[in-house]
Amino acid sequence: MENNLNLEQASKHIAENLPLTQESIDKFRENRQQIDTMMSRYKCAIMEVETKFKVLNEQFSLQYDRNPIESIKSRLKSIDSILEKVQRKNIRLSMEAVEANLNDIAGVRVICSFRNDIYDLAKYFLNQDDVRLIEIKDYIKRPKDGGYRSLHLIVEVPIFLQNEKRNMKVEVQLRTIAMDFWASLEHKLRYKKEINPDDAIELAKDLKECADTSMLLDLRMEEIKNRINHSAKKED
Ligand code: 0O2
Repeated sequence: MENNLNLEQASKHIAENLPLTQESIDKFRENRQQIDTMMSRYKCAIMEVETKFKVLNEQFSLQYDRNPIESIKSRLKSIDSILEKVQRKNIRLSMEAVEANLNDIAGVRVICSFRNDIYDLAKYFLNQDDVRLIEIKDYIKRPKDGGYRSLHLIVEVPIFLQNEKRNMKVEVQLRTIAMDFWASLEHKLRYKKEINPDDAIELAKDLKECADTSMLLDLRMEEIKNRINHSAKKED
């Protein structure tokens, strides 16, 4: 996904809608060069993490004759989303505070075939000695009330620049195809603001039902895969 660096528009939008002071936004904007540098570093961190998962996928495919990763989607948080979160979380608007307090400026989403693949990949990824785990949120074992499921890892990985090494935070979300299908649709619907409150209750209920159905689908597909493996072993 593309980084939205339309800072002018974003600042205007934020200033009109949120009580950040104009002074703090102007100061932030003056640091345009620093913002570009910061975003470019997060972009490098995304590349590092993507490569790690691609390498694991390659190794798995040699070992087990199948790819555990269906796809990888990465995104840099847009400047307006950063400013919105800074405002919502009451974070000081400085480069240092933003880097220290926002964990998801760089995001990598790894879409897997099966639930077990998620935990295997997470284990091998976290075992690497240059990956430091900061936080783990297991929304698969404990789904959110609305039905959202995914494994979230907040990690720090080093990037090597011309004259320095920097540790950068990345949010990794690991999900199955079914979890991703549900989350992507739910995300789209959630951002449709014109939904009336009565419909919203009904829709939330239906979405929760769909989340439960998608969980059952994941379990059944995993069970079928295990049966196929078991049966193939008997043939050997
Ligand atoms: P986007 O556009 O995907 O980046 P944090 O604010 O990150 O410190 P938070 O918000 O509790 O703490 O983090 P959490 O719950 O781990 O969620 C972060 C991200 O997970 C979200 O990022 C979504 O990508 C995803 N997510 C979490 N809950 C839901 C949900 O109920 N539905 C869907 N579709 N996605 C969810 P952003 O910044 O909201 O959005």
